[in-house]
Amino acid sequence: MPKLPEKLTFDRKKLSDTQLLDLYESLLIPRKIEEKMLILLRQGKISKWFSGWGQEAISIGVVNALEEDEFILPMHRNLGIFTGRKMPLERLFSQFQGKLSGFTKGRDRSFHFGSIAHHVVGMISHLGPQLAIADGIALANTLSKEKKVTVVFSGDGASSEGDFHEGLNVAAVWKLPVIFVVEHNGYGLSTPSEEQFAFKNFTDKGPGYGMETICIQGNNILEVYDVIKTLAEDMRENPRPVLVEAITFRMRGHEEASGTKYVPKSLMEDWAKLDPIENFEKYLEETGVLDQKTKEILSKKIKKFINDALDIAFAEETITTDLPTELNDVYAPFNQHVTSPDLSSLKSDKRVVDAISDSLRQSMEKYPKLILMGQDIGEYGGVFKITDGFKAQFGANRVRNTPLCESAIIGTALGLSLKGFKAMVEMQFADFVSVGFNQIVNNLAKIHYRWAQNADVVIRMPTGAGMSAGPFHSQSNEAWFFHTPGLKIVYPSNPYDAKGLLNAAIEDPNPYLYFEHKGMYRSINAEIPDDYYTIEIGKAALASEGESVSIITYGMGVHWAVKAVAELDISADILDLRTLLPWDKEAVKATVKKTGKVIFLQEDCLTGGIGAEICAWISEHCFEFLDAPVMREGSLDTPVPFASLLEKQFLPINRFTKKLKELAAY
Ligand SMILES: Cc1ncc(C[n+]2csc(CCOP(=O)(O)OP(=O)(O)O)c2C)c(N)n1
Repeated sequence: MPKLPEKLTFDRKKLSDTQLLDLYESLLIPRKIEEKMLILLRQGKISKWFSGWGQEAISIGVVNALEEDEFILPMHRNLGIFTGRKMPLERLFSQFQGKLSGFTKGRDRSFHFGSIAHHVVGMISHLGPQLAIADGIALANTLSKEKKVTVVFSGDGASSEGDFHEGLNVAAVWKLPVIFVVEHNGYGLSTPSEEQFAFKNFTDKGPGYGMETICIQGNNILEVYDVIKTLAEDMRENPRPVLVEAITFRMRGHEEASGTKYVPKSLMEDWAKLDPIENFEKYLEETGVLDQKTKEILSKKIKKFINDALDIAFAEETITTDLPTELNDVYAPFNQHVTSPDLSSLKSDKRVVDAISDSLRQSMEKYPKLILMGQDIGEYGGVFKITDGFKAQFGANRVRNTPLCESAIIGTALGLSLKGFKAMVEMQFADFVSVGFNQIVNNLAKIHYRWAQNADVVIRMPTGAGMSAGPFHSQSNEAWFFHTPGLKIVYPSNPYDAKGLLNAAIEDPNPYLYFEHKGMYRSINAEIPDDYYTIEIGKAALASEGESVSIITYGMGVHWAVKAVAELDISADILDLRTLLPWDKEAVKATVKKTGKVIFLQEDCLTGGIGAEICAWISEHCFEFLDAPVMREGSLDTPVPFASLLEKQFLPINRFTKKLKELAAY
């Protein structure tokens, strides 16, 4: 529990009376809104929210200390950031009520939204992922030579999350001008700080990151304002991150229904004496800045401001449903114009690794705002050497070695995207994406649907088994993402597609997972155009054509299928999906219709894989064309084993050939 200050001592420094009164008014607004909302809650007219009662001076001090175009990333108790940035109050109320003119068209609740116009990026419920987004915004500012600071909030509870550590560490290593404000209010939901972490104050923690750390009295509006303003002025000139610990207390429950029974009564009473508004008001009265008349005028003005906005929000009709709008808003609009290769252009023999490298190099030339990030991708060229020479060609700003923190780097990529950059993140191995999973499925995937922002990010995923690399360097994990609306997934099987699909993914402002099979990197080559070209997303291709069966597959499966077909000497369509999300229903239907017999082959474990979905769809939509049961083959439902013989047994190759034979003979 942070130490209780004895009293609040205000120092106006050089602030004029008008400035003091402006701060006072700004401070009153969130409190008055909450007072009103409490009444409405009791009347059953609004749903719950997360109160910042008692903590208002932090938001208000921060929002007033920054330039209007500097980004703030608030948490769930920072109503003052939203009011301080002058968001239309009626829209804020509509947001709370899930109405259309809120900021998320009724799709997300309370403070879970942002507004680029107001330079505010709202949170997702997971709290910690906010920090890395601030890193990305600050990185974008730094790269664009914009002298701006970014402020991001965290609670003391959320500071236990790995994302807190990763976010601070990246900012420290990259010297990003981010102010990390921790609202140290002594509790995370009902858990006291003592059960959350073993240090006393964040001033003990910050230095461990090599970061300047300041502790301030969060209930003192003038202290917050002055410290943040002074810091921001300095950080614009001398970019670096700073951790600010703001000591405060939350006077209401986690949310209204949870109450405050877990807080000792005496603690509540002690903190009540340090109320940020009452104390500031008293100071203003004592110094003659505020008189009774001005107080009444302000109170009336704010009351009217709130009631007028509430009237508008309540008058707005309940949201109506429109299915096409719901479905369309999952992805950022993108009309792909496919760039076909110039037939007369030169071709070169390229392996899959070269094709990927080619695509990245040409995309870097095409998009000056494309940033590459990944472990060891700088000087070292990445563990697979795909970015070899890139740092020398494009510079360390654009080809960035990252600390070992997948979550923060994916969050940073999203922050870059919010500022109009494109980002490519290389997973060293696809397996390690599990550490960045939350950012992908909850932040990147949902941001367009929630508040219409692009996540212009491609995550490259060196994937696949067959090299005796064991359970953590061999997994096929595309199905983890296939289930998540908002993502796109591509998986090339040859050098031509590897280049064209990566270029297409980088062009598209939506978030992509780009799977590249490590076993193909140096074993599969082809003559491909030297020029830049793209491939249509969502379009499968026939890797070979035949009459008697259809094999639907992707990635390494294509090569296994080609081999099996030759070995059995059967006539088969081999449909290479190329894009897994969205997958090509037309092409699937066409091949099933043509042969009447279909088998799906995947390298991934069988249960719940891509094949499960596509075979279910075939059973439902192509039933009348089928002359045999829809079949599937995949790897065993075990982790990927290390020893070569075990791995051979794990992979589907032999089982597939046997099944294909049965199907052909059916
Ligand atoms: C990853 C995650 N785990 C659990 C929760 C549930 N939860 C929401 S707020 C909260 C407490 C947060 O405490 P703190 O960061 O101190 O902020 P405070 O609410 O005190 O302002 C918890 C546990 C969550 N939102 N996200």
